[in-house]
Amino acid sequence: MGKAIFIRLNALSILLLLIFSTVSAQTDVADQPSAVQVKARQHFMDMKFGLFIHWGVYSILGDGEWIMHSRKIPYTNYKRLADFFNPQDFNAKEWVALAKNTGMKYITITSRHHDGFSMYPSKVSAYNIVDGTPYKKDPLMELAKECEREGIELRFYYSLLDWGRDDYAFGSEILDGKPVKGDWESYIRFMKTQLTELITNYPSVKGIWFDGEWDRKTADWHLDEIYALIHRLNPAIMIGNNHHLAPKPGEDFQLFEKDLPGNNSAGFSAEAKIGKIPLETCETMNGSWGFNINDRKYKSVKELVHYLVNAAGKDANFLLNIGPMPNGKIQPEFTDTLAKIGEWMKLNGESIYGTRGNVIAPQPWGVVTAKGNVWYTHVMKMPADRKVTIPVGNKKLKHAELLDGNVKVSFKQHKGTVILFLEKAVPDSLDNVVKLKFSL
Ligand code: FHN
Repeated sequence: MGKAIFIRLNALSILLLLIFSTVSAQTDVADQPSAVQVKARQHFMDMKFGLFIHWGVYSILGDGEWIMHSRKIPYTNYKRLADFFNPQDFNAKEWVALAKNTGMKYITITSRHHDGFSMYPSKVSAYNIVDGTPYKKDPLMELAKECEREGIELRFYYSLLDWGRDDYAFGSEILDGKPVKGDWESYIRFMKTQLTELITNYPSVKGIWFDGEWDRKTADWHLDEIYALIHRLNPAIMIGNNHHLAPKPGEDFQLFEKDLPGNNSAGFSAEAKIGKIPLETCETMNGSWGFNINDRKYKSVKELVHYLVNAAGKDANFLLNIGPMPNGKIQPEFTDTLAKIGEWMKLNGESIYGTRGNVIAPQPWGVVTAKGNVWYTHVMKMPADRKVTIPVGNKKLKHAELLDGNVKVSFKQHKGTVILFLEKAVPDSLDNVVKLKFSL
């Protein structure tokens, strides 16, 4: 074998080895989470219900967070919004109390959305709430402190997509994994610095929620480096990415937008094959993420409770969104509905928190959540004859009762099913929860 060929073959085998070791290292990260990650993921699944907050300078225009893009506002003009973003009525105590009273266990808030405005003092972007607005204060720090005091987890949404930065060069063609215009390496470096700021300056943060990867499907986002950086800074931080695909190595939870896992009603989830990590679905209270003054398509308490219950039935957390107003207040239509959901959670939280789903397939009457040998049968659509048939296999039912009021429910067990007789249930209740205790 000639010397040149030998050197080429050797170089090729080193390259193959490098590729192989990277792939297997990534697989390891995905398949073998550390003990810290396992604990964080279990805790996340136990929490079940969180508050999503989309807030930024766009709230001033009252037409959602995409307004710069949809109204084709030039970036230089849009940036002026920061000059009058002054949310004097923002009160972290009120926001955290709202989440807590609704029965939510965590908050995920936009630290930076697609418009590139940072909701915290970033050393690498003066276009931020402290350095670029008359407000000059850091709401994320106030939230972090209040969340810690109240035992609510804090997580940050972070947009990968940026409409304004020159190095991102929005709209540029992608060739060989990079935009032809702009400076991709500089943009990746910028994001790494911001993420480092977010994780080190707010040490209680427990999750990073990425969004916008879909803007550049063929770009090399350096996610392996970004994810490794986050987990190196804090191994307990959970990483999720709203890329609408199957989970990628290094991700700790899978996100679904406006859809229950397995559905594709909103059109985002066609390629979102369900993975083996915890699941979360997010939804709006009307039709908008950011504050929209003209959106009156409010979902009812019943719709939202059913969303939460159906998500739990499919083993997914529910992240329910609000878009606060530019003064920092939350509109009464939202707070009223959330208060009613909170009342329902006070009575029925036992059937949601700490449960696991996918116990049986969804049934025409509703879904089941479970904690070990206790099942919670959520009857959201009462059959006319008030009889509910549940496939239970060879499990032996010992006792059944309505969770609301501990009223005993009579039942019959027959050929792998249990039939519940629900004469005492309230047929038009949001959800008749029947607690079933099986023998061990
Ligand atoms: O473009 C964003 C949108 O503004 C919002 O943040 C939602 C939340 O899931 N995600 C993106 C659309 O997929």
